[in-house]
Amino acid sequence: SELANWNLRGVQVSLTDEDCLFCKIVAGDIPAEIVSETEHTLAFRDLNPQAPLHVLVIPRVHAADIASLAETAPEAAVDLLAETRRVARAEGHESYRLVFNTGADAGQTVFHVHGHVLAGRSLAWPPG
Ligand code: D5M
Repeated sequence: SELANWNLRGVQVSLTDEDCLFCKIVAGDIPAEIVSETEHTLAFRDLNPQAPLHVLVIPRVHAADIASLAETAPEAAVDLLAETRRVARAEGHESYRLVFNTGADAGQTVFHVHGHVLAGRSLAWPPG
């Protein structure tokens, strides 16, 4: 709809994308194991966990990646970044890894920005 999609200084802005899996989770149309919610974000457990703690933190608004979100909804980007530590601490982890796979060649498969919060095991560096 026109209300949900507009052009801001040449950048296409969409509140929701009807074909987006994570927009459907935000809308409650498909289930997820939600661990926290804020004004701008939702956090839920990854279906295919890669560590004892593996939560995805996403903005309610649709944006493909973290840089796009920073350009179109900076308050949501800041809220998302702050929420990652609350999610980790809530499960007893002071240390965690925050990963944004950005672009298909970097392993991104869902094009609604999500921060992977990983903790609870030793994590190799550099990542594979
Ligand atoms: O990460 C996409 C991540 O999203 C991947 O780790 C699986 C996860 N995923 C996919 N579908 C779901 C649902 N329905 N619930 C929870 N988690 C899900 P990427 O960085 O794009 O490769």
